[in-house]
Amino acid sequence: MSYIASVLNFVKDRNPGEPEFHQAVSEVLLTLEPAIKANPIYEKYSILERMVEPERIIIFRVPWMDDQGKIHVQRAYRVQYNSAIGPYKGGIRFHPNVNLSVLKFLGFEQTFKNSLTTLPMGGGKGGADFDPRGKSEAEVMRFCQSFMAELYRHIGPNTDVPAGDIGVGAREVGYMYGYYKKLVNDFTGVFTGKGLSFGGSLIRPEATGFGVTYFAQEMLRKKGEEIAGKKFAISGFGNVAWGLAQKINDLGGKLIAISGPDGFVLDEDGISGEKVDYMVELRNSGNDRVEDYVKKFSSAKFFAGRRPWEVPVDVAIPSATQNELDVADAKNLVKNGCKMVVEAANMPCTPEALEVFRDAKILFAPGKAANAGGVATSGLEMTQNSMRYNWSREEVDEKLQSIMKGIHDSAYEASEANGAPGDYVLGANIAGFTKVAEAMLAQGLI
Ligand code: 2IT
Repeated sequence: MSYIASVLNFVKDRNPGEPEFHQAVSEVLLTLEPAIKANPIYEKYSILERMVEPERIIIFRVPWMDDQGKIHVQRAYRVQYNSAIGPYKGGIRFHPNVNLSVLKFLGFEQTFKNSLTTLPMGGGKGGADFDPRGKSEAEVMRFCQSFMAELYRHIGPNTDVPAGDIGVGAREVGYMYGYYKKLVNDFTGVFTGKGLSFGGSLIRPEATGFGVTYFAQEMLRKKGEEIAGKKFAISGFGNVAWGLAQKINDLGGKLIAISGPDGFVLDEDGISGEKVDYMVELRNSGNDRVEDYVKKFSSAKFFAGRRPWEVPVDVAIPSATQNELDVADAKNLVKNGCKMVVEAANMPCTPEALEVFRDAKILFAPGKAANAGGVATSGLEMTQNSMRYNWSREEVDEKLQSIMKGIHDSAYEASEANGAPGDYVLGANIAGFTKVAEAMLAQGLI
Protein backbone atom coordinates (compact mmCIF):
# COMPACT_ATOMS: atom_id res chain seq x y z
CA MET A 1 0.00 0.00 0.00
CA SER A 2 1.25 3.51 -0.79
CA TYR A 3 2.39 5.81 1.98
CA ILE A 4 -0.58 8.15 1.42
CA ALA A 5 -3.15 5.31 1.41
CA SER A 6 -1.73 3.88 4.62
CA VAL A 7 -1.86 7.28 6.37
CA LEU A 8 -5.47 7.73 5.23
CA ASN A 9 -6.41 4.33 6.66
CA PHE A 10 -4.65 5.22 9.86
CA VAL A 11 -6.61 8.50 10.12
CA LYS A 12 -9.93 6.70 9.62
CA ASP A 13 -9.15 4.00 12.20
CA ARG A 14 -7.76 6.41 14.71
CA ASN A 15 -10.56 8.99 14.50
CA PRO A 16 -13.82 7.06 14.31
CA GLY A 17 -17.04 9.04 13.86
CA GLU A 18 -15.30 12.10 12.39
CA PRO A 19 -16.52 12.18 8.78
CA GLU A 20 -15.72 15.86 8.10
CA PHE A 21 -12.16 15.38 9.35
CA HIS A 22 -11.69 12.28 7.17
CA GLN A 23 -13.05 14.19 4.18
CA ALA A 24 -10.73 17.18 4.65
CA VAL A 25 -7.66 14.95 5.15
CA SER A 26 -8.50 12.79 2.12
CA GLU A 27 -8.99 15.83 -0.09
CA VAL A 28 -5.51 17.07 0.73
CA LEU A 29 -3.56 13.82 0.95
CA LEU A 30 -4.92 12.42 -2.32
CA THR A 31 -3.37 15.35 -4.22
CA LEU A 32 0.05 15.25 -2.55
CA GLU A 33 1.47 12.27 -4.39
CA PRO A 34 3.87 14.22 -6.66
CA ALA A 35 5.32 16.10 -3.65
CA ILE A 36 5.67 12.93 -1.58
CA LYS A 37 7.33 11.06 -4.45
CA ALA A 38 9.77 13.88 -5.19
CA ASN A 39 10.73 14.23 -1.51
CA PRO A 40 11.22 10.80 0.13
CA ILE A 41 12.33 12.62 3.26
CA TYR A 42 8.65 13.40 4.07
CA GLU A 43 7.90 9.70 4.43
CA LYS A 44 11.20 8.96 6.16
CA TYR A 45 10.41 11.57 8.82
CA SER A 46 6.68 10.68 9.04
CA ILE A 47 5.56 14.17 8.09
CA LEU A 48 2.04 13.10 7.08
CA GLU A 49 1.47 11.11 10.29
CA ARG A 50 2.50 14.19 12.26
CA MET A 51 0.38 16.55 10.18
CA VAL A 52 -2.84 14.60 10.58
CA GLU A 53 -2.59 14.79 14.37
CA PRO A 54 -3.41 18.18 15.95
CA GLU A 55 -0.68 19.40 18.30
CA ARG A 56 -3.17 20.01 21.10
CA ILE A 57 -6.94 20.03 21.65
CA ILE A 58 -8.62 21.73 24.57
CA ILE A 59 -12.20 20.66 25.35
CA PHE A 60 -14.11 22.53 28.03
CA ARG A 61 -17.48 23.11 29.61
CA VAL A 62 -19.22 26.45 29.17
CA PRO A 63 -22.08 26.96 31.62
CA TRP A 64 -24.30 30.03 31.14
CA MET A 65 -27.59 31.37 32.40
CA ASP A 66 -30.42 32.47 30.11
CA ASP A 67 -32.67 35.49 30.71
CA GLN A 68 -35.17 33.32 32.61
CA GLY A 69 -32.50 32.15 35.04
CA LYS A 70 -32.21 28.67 33.55
CA ILE A 71 -28.72 27.18 33.34
CA HIS A 72 -27.37 25.68 30.11
CA VAL A 73 -24.14 23.83 29.46
CA GLN A 74 -22.36 23.95 26.08
CA ARG A 75 -19.33 22.02 24.99
CA ALA A 76 -16.48 24.12 23.64
CA TYR A 77 -13.15 23.42 21.96
CA ARG A 78 -9.93 24.95 20.74
CA VAL A 79 -8.00 22.82 18.28
CA GLN A 80 -4.39 24.07 18.23
CA TYR A 81 -3.60 22.27 15.05
CA ASN A 82 -0.14 23.19 13.83
CA SER A 83 2.34 25.86 14.92
CA ALA A 84 5.22 25.08 12.55
CA ILE A 85 5.11 28.45 10.82
CA GLY A 86 3.60 30.75 13.43
CA PRO A 87 1.20 31.04 16.37
CA TYR A 88 -2.04 29.07 16.04
CA LYS A 89 -4.47 31.22 14.09
CA GLY A 90 -8.07 30.64 13.12
CA GLY A 91 -11.66 31.46 13.90
CA ILE A 92 -14.17 30.56 16.56
CA ARG A 93 -17.48 29.10 15.42
CA PHE A 94 -20.72 29.12 17.40
CA HIS A 95 -23.20 26.76 15.79
CA PRO A 96 -25.27 23.81 17.04
CA ASN A 97 -23.45 21.41 14.69
CA VAL A 98 -19.99 22.26 16.07
CA ASN A 99 -18.19 19.11 17.21
CA LEU A 100 -14.67 17.74 17.25
CA SER A 101 -14.86 16.41 13.70
CA VAL A 102 -15.91 19.79 12.29
CA LEU A 103 -13.27 21.72 14.22
CA LYS A 104 -10.48 19.26 13.36
CA PHE A 105 -11.37 19.53 9.68
CA LEU A 106 -11.37 23.32 9.96
CA GLY A 107 -8.07 23.40 11.88
CA PHE A 108 -6.45 21.09 9.32
CA GLU A 109 -7.66 23.28 6.40
CA GLN A 110 -6.63 26.43 8.22
CA THR A 111 -3.04 25.19 8.53
CA PHE A 112 -2.62 24.99 4.74
CA LYS A 113 -4.65 28.12 4.09
CA ASN A 114 -2.55 30.18 6.47
CA SER A 115 0.61 28.79 4.90
CA LEU A 116 -0.61 29.96 1.48
CA THR A 117 -1.05 33.54 2.70
CA THR A 118 2.78 33.74 3.16
CA LEU A 119 2.20 35.37 6.57
CA PRO A 120 3.63 33.71 9.70
CA MET A 121 0.49 32.02 11.06
CA GLY A 122 -0.01 28.42 12.19
CA GLY A 123 -3.40 26.71 12.09
CA GLY A 124 -6.13 26.55 14.73
CA LYS A 125 -9.88 26.58 15.10
CA GLY A 126 -12.32 26.64 17.96
CA GLY A 127 -15.92 27.01 18.88
CA ALA A 128 -18.90 25.72 20.75
CA ASP A 129 -22.23 24.03 20.07
CA PHE A 130 -23.99 27.23 21.12
CA ASP A 131 -26.73 28.53 18.82
CA PRO A 132 -26.71 32.35 18.82
CA ARG A 133 -29.97 32.50 16.85
CA GLY A 134 -32.83 33.79 18.93
CA LYS A 135 -30.61 34.65 21.91
CA SER A 136 -30.79 38.06 23.53
CA GLU A 137 -27.78 40.34 23.58
CA ALA A 138 -27.35 39.71 27.29
CA GLU A 139 -27.41 35.94 26.77
CA VAL A 140 -24.81 36.18 24.02
CA MET A 141 -22.60 38.32 26.26
CA ARG A 142 -22.87 35.93 29.19
CA PHE A 143 -22.04 33.01 26.94
CA CYS A 144 -19.00 34.77 25.42
CA GLN A 145 -17.73 35.69 28.89
CA SER A 146 -18.12 32.18 30.24
CA PHE A 147 -16.41 30.80 27.12
CA MET A 148 -13.49 33.18 27.60
CA ALA A 149 -13.27 32.48 31.34
CA GLU A 150 -11.69 29.18 30.32
CA LEU A 151 -10.14 29.87 26.92
CA TYR A 152 -8.07 32.85 28.09
CA ARG A 153 -5.43 30.65 29.73
CA HIS A 154 -4.70 28.85 26.45
CA ILE A 155 -4.29 31.80 24.05
CA GLY A 156 -2.01 34.83 23.65
CA PRO A 157 -0.71 37.17 20.95
CA ASN A 158 2.28 34.88 20.28
CA THR A 159 0.55 31.61 21.17
CA ASP A 160 -2.90 31.45 19.63
CA VAL A 161 -4.92 34.27 18.07
CA PRO A 162 -8.62 33.50 17.50
CA ALA A 163 -11.05 35.41 15.27
CA GLY A 164 -14.66 35.11 14.14
CA ASP A 165 -16.32 32.46 12.01
CA ILE A 166 -19.94 31.33 11.59
CA GLY A 167 -22.01 32.73 14.49
CA VAL A 168 -19.14 34.91 15.73
CA GLY A 169 -19.01 38.47 14.39
CA ALA A 170 -17.77 41.82 15.61
CA ARG A 171 -20.15 41.80 18.60
CA GLU A 172 -19.03 38.40 19.90
CA VAL A 173 -15.34 39.17 19.26
CA GLY A 174 -15.81 42.40 21.24
CA TYR A 175 -17.31 40.56 24.23
CA MET A 176 -14.64 37.85 24.17
CA TYR A 177 -11.78 40.30 23.74
CA GLY A 178 -13.09 42.53 26.51
CA TYR A 179 -13.30 39.63 28.93
CA TYR A 180 -9.85 38.38 27.98
CA LYS A 181 -8.41 41.82 28.64
CA LYS A 182 -10.10 42.02 32.02
CA LEU A 183 -8.73 38.62 33.07
CA VAL A 184 -5.13 39.06 31.96
CA ASN A 185 -4.86 42.84 32.40
CA ASP A 186 -3.13 43.17 29.07
CA PHE A 187 -4.27 45.19 26.07
CA THR A 188 -2.83 43.07 23.30
CA GLY A 189 -3.61 41.73 19.83
CA VAL A 190 -4.95 38.37 20.95
CA PHE A 191 -8.03 38.45 18.73
CA THR A 192 -8.57 39.61 15.17
CA GLY A 193 -11.81 40.98 13.80
CA LYS A 194 -11.81 43.50 16.65
CA GLY A 195 -13.74 46.77 16.45
CA LEU A 196 -11.95 49.66 14.77
CA SER A 197 -11.78 51.64 17.99
CA PHE A 198 -9.77 48.95 19.82
CA GLY A 199 -7.22 47.61 17.36
CA GLY A 200 -9.32 46.20 14.54
CA SER A 201 -8.29 46.55 10.90
CA LEU A 202 -10.16 48.34 8.18
CA ILE A 203 -11.52 45.91 5.56
CA ARG A 204 -11.38 42.87 7.90
CA PRO A 205 -15.19 42.31 7.86
CA GLU A 206 -15.40 42.28 4.08
CA ALA A 207 -11.94 40.80 3.44
CA THR A 208 -12.97 37.20 2.80
CA GLY A 209 -15.50 38.21 0.13
CA PHE A 210 -13.12 40.75 -1.42
CA GLY A 211 -10.32 38.19 -1.48
CA VAL A 212 -12.51 35.52 -3.11
CA THR A 213 -13.43 38.00 -5.84
CA TYR A 214 -9.77 38.98 -6.38
CA PHE A 215 -8.87 35.30 -6.62
CA ALA A 216 -11.65 34.69 -9.17
CA GLN A 217 -10.39 37.68 -11.13
CA GLU A 218 -6.88 36.21 -11.29
CA MET A 219 -8.24 32.86 -12.51
CA LEU A 220 -10.27 34.57 -15.21
CA ARG A 221 -7.31 36.75 -16.27
CA LYS A 222 -5.26 33.62 -16.79
CA LYS A 223 -7.89 32.61 -19.37
CA GLY A 224 -8.03 36.07 -20.92
CA GLU A 225 -11.41 36.78 -19.35
CA GLU A 226 -12.76 39.15 -16.70
CA ILE A 227 -15.45 39.53 -14.04
CA ALA A 228 -17.27 42.32 -15.89
CA GLY A 229 -20.37 41.06 -17.61
CA LYS A 230 -20.46 37.69 -15.85
CA LYS A 231 -23.47 36.45 -13.86
CA PHE A 232 -22.94 35.21 -10.31
CA ALA A 233 -24.88 33.15 -7.77
CA ILE A 234 -23.78 32.99 -4.15
CA SER A 235 -25.10 31.17 -1.11
CA GLY A 236 -25.09 32.36 2.46
CA PHE A 237 -25.98 35.67 3.86
CA GLY A 238 -23.22 36.61 6.26
CA ASN A 239 -20.03 38.70 6.15
CA VAL A 240 -18.57 36.66 3.34
CA ALA A 241 -21.62 37.12 1.09
CA TRP A 242 -21.63 40.83 1.91
CA GLY A 243 -18.01 41.32 0.82
CA LEU A 244 -18.65 39.28 -2.30
CA ALA A 245 -21.73 41.28 -3.25
CA GLN A 246 -19.83 44.55 -2.97
CA LYS A 247 -16.74 43.49 -4.87
CA ILE A 248 -18.54 41.58 -7.64
CA ASN A 249 -20.53 44.75 -8.33
CA ASP A 250 -17.42 46.96 -8.10
CA LEU A 251 -15.71 44.88 -10.76
CA GLY A 252 -18.70 44.94 -13.10
CA GLY A 253 -20.14 41.49 -12.42
CA LYS A 254 -23.85 40.87 -11.99
CA LEU A 255 -25.03 39.10 -8.86
CA ILE A 256 -28.44 37.54 -9.51
CA ALA A 257 -28.96 34.98 -6.73
CA ILE A 258 -28.37 34.87 -2.98
CA SER A 259 -29.64 32.43 -0.39
CA GLY A 260 -30.46 31.97 3.27
CA PRO A 261 -31.60 29.03 5.37
CA ASP A 262 -35.17 29.53 4.09
CA GLY A 263 -34.45 29.37 0.35
CA PHE A 264 -33.01 31.59 -2.36
CA VAL A 265 -33.80 34.87 -4.06
CA LEU A 266 -33.45 35.39 -7.80
CA ASP A 267 -33.17 38.99 -8.94
CA GLU A 268 -32.38 39.20 -12.66
CA ASP A 269 -32.00 42.98 -12.38
CA GLY A 270 -28.91 42.38 -10.22
CA ILE A 271 -28.34 42.65 -6.48
CA SER A 272 -26.41 45.88 -6.03
CA GLY A 273 -26.46 49.25 -4.26
CA GLU A 274 -29.34 49.66 -1.84
CA LYS A 275 -30.22 45.98 -2.24
CA VAL A 276 -26.85 45.00 -0.79
CA ASP A 277 -27.36 47.52 2.03
CA TYR A 278 -30.74 45.94 2.69
CA MET A 279 -29.11 42.49 2.96
CA VAL A 280 -26.80 43.85 5.63
CA GLU A 281 -29.69 45.50 7.45
CA LEU A 282 -31.64 42.24 7.45
CA ARG A 283 -28.70 40.31 8.83
CA ASN A 284 -27.93 42.88 11.49
CA SER A 285 -31.54 42.75 12.65
CA GLY A 286 -30.95 39.10 13.54
CA ASN A 287 -33.26 37.98 10.72
CA ASP A 288 -31.46 35.64 8.37
CA ARG A 289 -34.49 34.82 6.18
CA VAL A 290 -33.96 36.10 2.65
CA GLU A 291 -37.67 35.87 1.84
CA ASP A 292 -38.13 39.43 3.14
CA TYR A 293 -36.01 40.65 0.22
CA VAL A 294 -38.84 40.01 -2.28
CA LYS A 295 -41.29 41.99 -0.15
CA LYS A 296 -39.04 45.00 -0.59
CA PHE A 297 -37.81 44.58 -4.18
CA SER A 298 -40.48 43.51 -6.63
CA SER A 299 -37.96 42.55 -9.32
CA ALA A 300 -37.07 39.46 -7.28
CA LYS A 301 -38.55 35.99 -6.89
CA PHE A 302 -38.22 33.77 -3.83
CA PHE A 303 -37.83 29.99 -4.02
CA ALA A 304 -38.60 28.41 -0.66
CA GLY A 305 -36.38 25.57 0.53
CA ARG A 306 -34.32 25.56 -2.69
CA ARG A 307 -30.68 26.32 -3.41
CA PRO A 308 -29.34 28.95 -5.83
CA TRP A 309 -27.42 26.36 -7.89
CA GLU A 310 -30.39 25.71 -10.18
CA VAL A 311 -30.08 29.19 -11.73
CA PRO A 312 -28.04 29.56 -14.95
CA VAL A 313 -24.93 31.62 -14.07
CA ASP A 314 -21.32 31.91 -15.21
CA VAL A 315 -19.83 31.72 -11.72
CA ALA A 316 -21.11 29.96 -8.59
CA ILE A 317 -19.68 30.86 -5.19
CA PRO A 318 -20.78 28.68 -2.28
CA SER A 319 -20.24 30.87 0.79
CA ALA A 320 -22.33 29.33 3.56
CA THR A 321 -20.90 26.17 5.14
CA GLN A 322 -19.37 22.72 4.66
CA ASN A 323 -20.99 20.25 2.26
CA GLU A 324 -23.73 22.66 1.20
CA LEU A 325 -23.28 21.94 -2.53
CA ASP A 326 -23.93 18.29 -3.45
CA VAL A 327 -23.71 16.17 -6.55
CA ALA A 328 -27.19 17.14 -7.81
CA ASP A 329 -26.35 20.84 -7.43
CA ALA A 330 -23.05 20.30 -9.27
CA LYS A 331 -24.85 18.56 -12.15
CA ASN A 332 -27.36 21.41 -12.33
CA LEU A 333 -24.60 23.99 -12.55
CA VAL A 334 -22.77 22.09 -15.27
CA LYS A 335 -25.98 21.51 -17.23
CA ASN A 336 -26.76 25.24 -17.10
CA GLY A 337 -23.38 26.24 -18.50
CA CYS A 338 -21.60 27.39 -15.32
CA LYS A 339 -17.93 28.06 -16.17
CA MET A 340 -16.37 28.51 -12.78
CA VAL A 341 -16.94 27.51 -9.15
CA VAL A 342 -15.09 29.31 -6.36
CA GLU A 343 -15.35 28.09 -2.78
CA ALA A 344 -15.81 30.99 -0.36
CA ALA A 345 -16.84 28.78 2.57
CA ASN A 346 -14.62 26.02 3.95
CA MET A 347 -15.18 22.71 2.09
CA PRO A 348 -18.66 23.68 0.79
CA CYS A 349 -18.58 21.13 -2.07
CA THR A 350 -19.01 17.43 -1.34
CA PRO A 351 -16.35 15.06 -2.77
CA GLU A 352 -18.93 13.80 -5.30
CA ALA A 353 -19.68 17.36 -6.42
CA LEU A 354 -15.95 17.95 -6.88
CA GLU A 355 -15.80 14.91 -9.14
CA VAL A 356 -18.58 16.33 -11.33
CA PHE A 357 -16.68 19.61 -11.68
CA ARG A 358 -13.44 17.76 -12.42
CA ASP A 359 -15.07 15.60 -15.11
CA ALA A 360 -16.69 18.66 -16.69
CA LYS A 361 -13.30 20.48 -16.60
CA ILE A 362 -14.86 23.46 -14.87
CA LEU A 363 -12.50 26.08 -13.51
CA PHE A 364 -12.50 25.37 -9.79
CA ALA A 365 -10.95 27.16 -6.80
CA PRO A 366 -10.69 25.40 -3.44
CA GLY A 367 -11.62 27.37 -0.32
CA LYS A 368 -8.23 27.13 1.32
CA ALA A 369 -6.79 29.25 -1.48
CA ALA A 370 -9.75 31.38 -2.56
CA ASN A 371 -11.08 32.33 0.88
CA ALA A 372 -7.69 32.98 2.48
CA GLY A 373 -8.18 36.76 2.22
CA GLY A 374 -10.07 36.74 5.53
CA VAL A 375 -7.29 35.24 7.58
CA ALA A 376 -4.67 37.15 5.55
CA THR A 377 -6.30 40.39 6.65
CA SER A 378 -6.32 39.02 10.19
CA GLY A 379 -2.58 38.64 9.73
CA LEU A 380 -2.45 42.30 8.67
CA GLU A 381 -4.43 43.19 11.79
CA MET A 382 -1.84 41.36 13.91
CA THR A 383 0.93 43.31 12.18
CA GLN A 384 -0.81 46.64 12.81
CA ASN A 385 -1.34 45.70 16.48
CA SER A 386 2.34 44.82 16.85
CA MET A 387 3.35 48.14 15.29
CA ARG A 388 0.69 50.03 17.28
CA TYR A 389 -0.39 51.61 14.05
CA ASN A 390 -3.37 51.57 11.68
CA TRP A 391 -3.15 51.34 7.92
CA SER A 392 -5.67 53.16 5.74
CA ARG A 393 -8.38 51.34 3.82
CA GLU A 394 -6.37 51.70 0.62
CA GLU A 395 -3.22 50.31 2.24
CA VAL A 396 -5.00 47.23 3.58
CA ASP A 397 -6.86 46.64 0.32
CA GLU A 398 -3.68 46.91 -1.71
CA LYS A 399 -1.92 44.38 0.53
CA LEU A 400 -4.93 42.06 0.36
CA GLN A 401 -4.94 42.22 -3.43
CA SER A 402 -1.28 41.45 -3.68
CA ILE A 403 -1.59 38.55 -1.21
CA MET A 404 -4.49 37.06 -3.23
CA LYS A 405 -2.52 37.39 -6.45
CA GLY A 406 0.43 35.71 -4.71
CA ILE A 407 -1.78 32.81 -3.53
CA HIS A 408 -3.23 32.41 -7.00
CA ASP A 409 0.18 32.42 -8.63
CA SER A 410 1.78 30.01 -6.18
CA ALA A 411 -1.15 27.57 -6.52
CA TYR A 412 -1.00 27.85 -10.31
CA GLU A 413 2.76 27.43 -10.42
CA ALA A 414 2.61 24.39 -8.14
CA SER A 415 -0.06 22.88 -10.39
CA GLU A 416 2.18 23.39 -13.42
CA ALA A 417 5.32 22.13 -11.69
CA ASN A 418 3.49 18.96 -10.68
CA GLY A 419 2.10 18.10 -14.08
CA ALA A 420 -1.48 19.35 -13.65
CA PRO A 421 -1.61 22.95 -14.92
CA GLY A 422 -4.78 24.73 -13.84
CA ASP A 423 -5.63 22.17 -11.14
CA TYR A 424 -5.93 24.67 -8.29
CA VAL A 425 -6.87 21.96 -5.77
CA LEU A 426 -3.63 20.10 -6.30
CA GLY A 427 -1.60 23.31 -6.65
CA ALA A 428 -2.94 24.92 -3.47
CA ASN A 429 -2.54 21.73 -1.46
CA ILE A 430 1.05 21.14 -2.57
CA ALA A 431 2.09 24.79 -2.15
CA GLY A 432 0.46 25.06 1.31
CA PHE A 433 1.79 21.69 2.43
CA THR A 434 5.38 22.20 1.30
CA LYS A 435 5.99 25.26 3.45
CA VAL A 436 4.59 23.60 6.57
CA ALA A 437 6.47 20.35 5.88
CA GLU A 438 9.78 22.14 5.40
CA ALA A 439 9.30 24.14 8.62
CA MET A 440 8.51 20.93 10.53
CA LEU A 441 11.60 19.19 9.16
CA ALA A 442 13.81 22.14 10.03
CA GLN A 443 12.56 22.26 13.63
CA GLY A 444 13.32 18.62 14.39
CA LEU A 445 11.09 16.09 16.10
CA ILE A 446 8.99 18.15 18.49
O1 2IT B 1 -12.05 30.25 7.94
C1 2IT B 1 -11.34 31.25 8.14
O2 2IT B 1 -10.30 31.45 7.49
C2 2IT B 1 -11.75 32.20 9.18
N1 2IT B 1 -12.78 31.98 9.80
C3 2IT B 1 -10.90 33.39 9.49
C4 2IT B 1 -9.89 33.06 10.51
C5 2IT B 1 -9.08 34.23 11.02
O3 2IT B 1 -8.26 33.97 11.90
O4 2IT B 1 -9.26 35.35 10.57
